[in-house]
Amino acid sequence: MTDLNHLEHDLITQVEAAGDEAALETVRVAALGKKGSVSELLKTLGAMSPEERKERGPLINGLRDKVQTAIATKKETLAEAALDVRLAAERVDVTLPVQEGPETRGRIHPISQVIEELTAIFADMGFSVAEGPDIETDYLNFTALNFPEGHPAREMHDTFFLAPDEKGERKVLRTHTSPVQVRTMMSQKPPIRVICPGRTYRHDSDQTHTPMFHQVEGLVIDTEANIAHMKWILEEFCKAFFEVEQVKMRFRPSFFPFTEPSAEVDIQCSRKGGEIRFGEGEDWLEILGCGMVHPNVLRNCGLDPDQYQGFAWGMGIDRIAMLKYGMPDLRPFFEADVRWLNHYGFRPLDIPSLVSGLTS
Ligand code: 2NL
Repeated sequence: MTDLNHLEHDLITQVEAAGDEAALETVRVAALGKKGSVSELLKTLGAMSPEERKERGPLINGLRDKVQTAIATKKETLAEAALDVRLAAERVDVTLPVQEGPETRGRIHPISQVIEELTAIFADMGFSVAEGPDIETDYLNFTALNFPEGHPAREMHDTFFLAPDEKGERKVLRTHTSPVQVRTMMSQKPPIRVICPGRTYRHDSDQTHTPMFHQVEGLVIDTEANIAHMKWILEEFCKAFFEVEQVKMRFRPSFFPFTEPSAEVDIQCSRKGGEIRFGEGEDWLEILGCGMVHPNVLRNCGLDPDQYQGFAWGMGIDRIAMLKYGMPDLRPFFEADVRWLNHYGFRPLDIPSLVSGLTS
């Protein structure tokens, strides 16, 4: 046997003997790698005389081709064998329950849920949603809303003030979402119908108050928008939100700097054994404040009070969420405890709508 025949026999035997892909790779590197036996032979071609090269060239190249083919074939055989082993060992049990993905495992926070519910209800009555920044100017948070200078609500114990800027202006963390309605009146022409849900901040912390909480306010401005419209809208909202057919409401005279007249609104409820039900019983529960927008506020927002009038209301989202879903304590709302969220949270794919139901 020639040297080449010898080498070929050797290499093919090694290829055949390789038990797995790693062993085959070792054989490949030893033959065809940079310093492999076949590669070294190929390098000798350069130094040969033309006649010698004519004779040896096809033999050496032929050897390389045979080894390459053998390796490729063996590789395929090994891959098939490996797949057969897996197919024999692994079984798919189609009777096992479906693994839950994040879209079904996750939970929607009750506050987000309630905001979605409010939005669905008011959208049905033609309202759009407006948003604004959490950090506001003193003017938009207070002055435009007819708070007199030195009004107690501006004091340090209620409001978080930011450090004064170069001009000495102190920005505030908005204490209500009213500045969003002010921005809306300043930038849009009536008729206006908006709700403004969002975060609000007050320097207050106990069992029923957190320094950050959520409010939703609503605003209607038109040429003849009046208290009758306001009462109808608020009643429709309460029935839809608490999912009852009828609910009595009580409007008690009150005071806000930005409305005149102003009222606080209670809804009818029953309290039995710690459980509150709405639309029945003889008890009352305060749920929101409202009123006709003060002419000074309209003027401050660039609207002529002789041409336009309207009404507004505001309520605490955290509070109505607690009432609707029977949550006794406000503090866990903001503790990000997944156990609490698993208990009180909502399924992400159950999106509130008036057609399919606010809550399924
Ligand atoms: C409450 C009471 C209220 C408003 C908010 C408002 C906004 C503008 C003009 C006039 Cl821009 N009013 N908002 C009106 C009445 C009551 O909130 O108890 N909130 C928790």
